[in-house]
Amino acid sequence: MEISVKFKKTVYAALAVAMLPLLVPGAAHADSPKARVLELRDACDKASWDVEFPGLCTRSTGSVTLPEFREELADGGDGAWWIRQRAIGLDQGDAIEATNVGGIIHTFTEVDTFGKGCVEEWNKAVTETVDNCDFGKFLGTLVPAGTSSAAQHPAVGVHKFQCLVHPWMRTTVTVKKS
Ligand SMILES: [Cu+2]
Repeated sequence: MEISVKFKKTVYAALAVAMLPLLVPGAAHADSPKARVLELRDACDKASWDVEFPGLCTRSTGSVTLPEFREELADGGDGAWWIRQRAIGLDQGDAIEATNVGGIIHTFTEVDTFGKGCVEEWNKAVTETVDNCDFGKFLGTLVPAGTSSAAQHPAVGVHKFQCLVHPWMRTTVTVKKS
């Protein structure tokens, strides 16, 4: 009997500790670093993309056909290809990662200045002359559809990230001193 009471007390105590953060939001993590997830999005229509680039659109996440996508290059690139957080503010120590919720491969690449990426035809969408295509960086920052980049902790300051496949996919991350 005594063992059973002790056991119950232990279980209740463990539950209380486990639930504390739920009962008092933020109490357990008041000043601890946050992890922020940036979403890389697109709306590729697999059937039409497969005609020219078999397998590139690994899953349909929208209805933008390849011809429709091409038409938007003259207008700065298709708006359905974007980073959902166009700008984000972080505190020192916070982590960010990029997750590809689209159907096509993207990169999440830090650059000094926004500019061109590594796909010549898609570069028509941007006007900058700066060329950010660095093949090592490209390979090192690829985020295939359905995957996430490794978490990183940007230093205090302003950081620019863009996709080196679709160079109009951009975000600015501002980290302030905590
Ligand atoms: Cu992209």
